Amino acid sequence: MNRSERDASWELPDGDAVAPPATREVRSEEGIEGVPAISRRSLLAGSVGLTLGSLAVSQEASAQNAGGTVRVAEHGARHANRVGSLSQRLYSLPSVVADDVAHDPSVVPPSIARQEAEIVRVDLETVEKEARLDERASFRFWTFNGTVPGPFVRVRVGDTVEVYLKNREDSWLMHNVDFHAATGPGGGAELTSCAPGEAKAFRFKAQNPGLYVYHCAVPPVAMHVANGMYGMILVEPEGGLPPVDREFYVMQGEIYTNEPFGSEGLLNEDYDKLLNERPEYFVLNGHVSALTDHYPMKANVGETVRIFFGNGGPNHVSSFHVIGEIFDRVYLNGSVTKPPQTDVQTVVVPAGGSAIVELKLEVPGRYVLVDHSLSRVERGLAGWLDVEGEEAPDIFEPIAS
Ligand SMILES: [Cu+2]
Repeated sequence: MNRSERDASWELPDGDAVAPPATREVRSEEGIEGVPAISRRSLLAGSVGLTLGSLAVSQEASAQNAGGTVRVAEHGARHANRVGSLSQRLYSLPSVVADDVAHDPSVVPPSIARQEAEIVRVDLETVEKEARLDERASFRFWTFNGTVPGPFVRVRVGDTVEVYLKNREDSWLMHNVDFHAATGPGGGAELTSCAPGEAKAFRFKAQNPGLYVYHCAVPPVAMHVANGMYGMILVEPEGGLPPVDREFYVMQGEIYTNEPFGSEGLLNEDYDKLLNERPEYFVLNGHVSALTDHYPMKANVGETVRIFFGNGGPNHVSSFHVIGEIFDRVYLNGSVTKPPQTDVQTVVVPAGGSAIVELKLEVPGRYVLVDHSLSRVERGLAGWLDVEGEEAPDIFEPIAS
């Protein structure tokens, strides 16, 4: 695909256009008048700054600084192919992967006790940042409030939700937000479309209870979503959901990198793989091992836990399953106005959809959250639910041989 075919999707605020990063051809800020802070210097600094081949790179950088078009291009392909080289080892330096977008799944706002509808203000800031993809690689994520998924929003049916969206000054791209919980064109996407440095707001009435996805909807939408711009809002029904002991917030996503799964260094997004729906990575809460090494979920025998599970996609349906457990209750598709299904092993969650699952924990040990399209485990998707407490031999025990 050539540039002109894509330009319409990548309009800058002044009407000028640049090719998306996937084409790996961009213009310097000096080359486009009036474009706010689309710095290619920082892009170069973020990736090539660590290579030993900095001579060639700094020549590229100076060409860019002179105001021309520059190919930041091959920096990804270049380091991906240098298996075992010194530069490869340099890419493993902690500074490459220091920042972390993973959302702690145990951070969920409390349930809503009030009986009256209110106005609820939601502040979202769109933040683009290079952060950990796995222990060896980083990726330039696009986020709401710096985390993937974005913040969990909790309101009550009948509430008026006032969404204030700000796109940070140092962003390269426009962003906005489409709330699936809103009734109105684009779910607010057009009303909140912000160039870097801009801020906009809109309000909607949360008329339908349920668990809903929100996401950025700036074209190419699939790219904004894949890069991390999704989250969820729970619209509680009147009287709220039944109380449980613990709640968790988990979302599945796909990451399309130019380099194969497991590569080292700063990996580049890949537009062709995105269009072909061929992600290299499948993740829970932002990156590989976010819900294993970083934020394993913890609970105790005897407790009932609720998982608000969403699928950011942008493309693949999830077959959500917890190895070793059975969902006692499932609010299919995040719908809370009908009684939940009971005794479910695996729940289908479409891209841009959700489910609420509840499990009573009876046997201690480690339970693993997966998409039962299990090849995705090999591409990074897994989470741990660690349960402590007394053994329950009447339910589960070995037979002595
Ligand atoms: Cu966006």
